[in-house]
Amino acid sequence: MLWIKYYYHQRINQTLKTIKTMKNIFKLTLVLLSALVAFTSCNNSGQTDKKSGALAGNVAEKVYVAPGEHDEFYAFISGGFSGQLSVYGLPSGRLFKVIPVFSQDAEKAYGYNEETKPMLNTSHGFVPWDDAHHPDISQTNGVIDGRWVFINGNNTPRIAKIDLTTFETTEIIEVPNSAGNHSSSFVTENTEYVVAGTRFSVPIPQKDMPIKDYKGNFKGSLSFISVDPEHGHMDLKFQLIMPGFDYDLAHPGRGKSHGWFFFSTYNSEEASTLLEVNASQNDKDFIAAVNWKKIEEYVNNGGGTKMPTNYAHNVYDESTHMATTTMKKEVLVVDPSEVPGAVYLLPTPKSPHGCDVDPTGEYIVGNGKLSANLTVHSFTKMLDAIENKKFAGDAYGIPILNFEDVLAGVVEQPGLGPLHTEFDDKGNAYTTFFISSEVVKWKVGTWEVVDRQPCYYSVGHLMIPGGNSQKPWGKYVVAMNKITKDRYLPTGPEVTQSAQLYDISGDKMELLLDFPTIGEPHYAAGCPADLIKPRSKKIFNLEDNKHPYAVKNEADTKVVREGNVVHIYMTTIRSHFAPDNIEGIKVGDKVYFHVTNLEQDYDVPHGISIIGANTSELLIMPGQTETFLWEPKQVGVWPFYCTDFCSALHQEMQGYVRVSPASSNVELKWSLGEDIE
Ligand code: RUQ
Ligand code: CUA
Repeated sequence: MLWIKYYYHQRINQTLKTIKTMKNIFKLTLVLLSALVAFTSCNNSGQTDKKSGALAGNVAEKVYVAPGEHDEFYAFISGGFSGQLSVYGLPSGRLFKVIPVFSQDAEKAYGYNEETKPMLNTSHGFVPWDDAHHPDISQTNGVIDGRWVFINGNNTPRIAKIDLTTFETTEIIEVPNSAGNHSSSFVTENTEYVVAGTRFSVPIPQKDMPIKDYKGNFKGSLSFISVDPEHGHMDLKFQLIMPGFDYDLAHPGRGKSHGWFFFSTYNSEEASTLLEVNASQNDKDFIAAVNWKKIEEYVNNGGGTKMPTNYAHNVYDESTHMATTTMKKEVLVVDPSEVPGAVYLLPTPKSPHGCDVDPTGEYIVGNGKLSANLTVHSFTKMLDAIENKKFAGDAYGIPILNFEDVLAGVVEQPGLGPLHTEFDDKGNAYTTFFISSEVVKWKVGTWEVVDRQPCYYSVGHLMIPGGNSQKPWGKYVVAMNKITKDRYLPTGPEVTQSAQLYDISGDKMELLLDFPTIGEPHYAAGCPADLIKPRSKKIFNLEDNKHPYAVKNEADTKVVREGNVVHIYMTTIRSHFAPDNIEGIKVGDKVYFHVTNLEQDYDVPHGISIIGANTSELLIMPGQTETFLWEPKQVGVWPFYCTDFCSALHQEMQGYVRVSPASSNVELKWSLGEDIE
């Protein structure tokens, strides 16, 4: 009996053990499965990639730029919801400057000082924020020339131009009849135009109407903004009024397709609600091919209709160091049906996002977000189909071509959720996949996938210097990621977004570097540093300063009262302000500090601010004049000081303003180096 008892005891133990083991196996399977799921969704812990934490020594060398050495490339990375544009060096990933564009920036006084406030004027008033997505550098003959970089403001539609001699925003043009200015700001091969397409279709002109009447009544506008070849001055030349789709992204034709522009569309269903379902009904949306040369000719011969509208054009003048706003009242609109042969629709599966053109101009890639395959259209086949009038129908009078007639090839099942494609100089294309979180390299022409590398995590755009041109510099690709999770030290719930640098000079891509970005990096533009560096300005010539409140020597500094408005004509030089003692200011005055930096040496800015100023400091470059407004609220003697550590005697760079009661009759006086009596 005892024996039997023992036997059963053993059996039970065994069974329990087996169950335990099975449980463990089950647990392990679960763990493995969830790890796999987590990995494929790529939002998991960076710890899965410990290998890349131990990069080989030669990888570190590839991104190491020794102290005092310069990077080989500039990269201009959009700031997304920061509204700004940041300037990085490649391969180091070092951040050099955040250029304020659509958002106020207290660091540089942009949008706070009197000179740059007009840059943010719109038909909706002063709008000190935007969502900046797609920078593009100017081109000559299809090659990047490094003169200007353009970037779009999505939310309150605007296009900005940044001068790459000063790295300052010098022009912003509002885009009327547009909403969610997303298929922007891409330039044609000679920067003839910077192009801006609407994401959201709207009533054109805007009016009060029921949203349910969207279909057929809302329209999308594609704007062609001409760029003066000498000065870069922008002018809204014409707007093409298109069917009420969403125009997502765009790229110019080049080489053989010069004169054309391609726009991806989604929501060809023309839904106005629950787009995640309703705009995914059609198996194919379109890439719109626009022959802008033809429309330009039509417009130059008096074609198009002038439509009353209202939009701001803000220009910063480098000689006056001031921006001015002009409200424009008219725009030239063109209905595509007026210009036969100018616009065609290329069926493209399925809700395409990116619309990318290879360096030869032959291939147009539609990155169908919801499509299993990547569709590539042929420009030559498109022309043939047009020539032979092989149309599959039309949308609001715009001919639709047959999918098969324009198809160049298909990259079969390269990944999940394709967003954007760039090209190198060796006939390869690189596509980002948001869902499967990777960059996939494939061969243009054979459509075979040749390499893939994971991104950490959920990559959006990618950038090869010169990628949007006939001449890419295919040494590096930068992937810009939406999610970083634990790639960096944690910073509370909000963590940085990130860029990753890959070496693409060999057959296989190699991850070299992670670096954090400002705001959300969407697109970027890059080029060899040599195209920009030699032309970078060092100072502003004081003699050429035409600011109405500039003073060019200390003898001319003064304080002028006009009612309750006081203008201080001030100068700064190492290491004092002139004047530095001011009396006779009263509570309730509006005091304008117009400060000219007399320095004529490279890298000697001065700053200034005063207690209670509710704008920002000024940061004034050599030879420049800037102005801030101070409205003293309290009686007292209030100090101001230089905010930029400019010399060994920087801490001595200070002054006082005496503020008396509103009713006082303290005389207006100013001085430097003497006691006021
Ligand atoms: S869009 S990924 Cu403007 Cu693709 Cu950001
Ligand atoms: Cu000037 Cu510090």
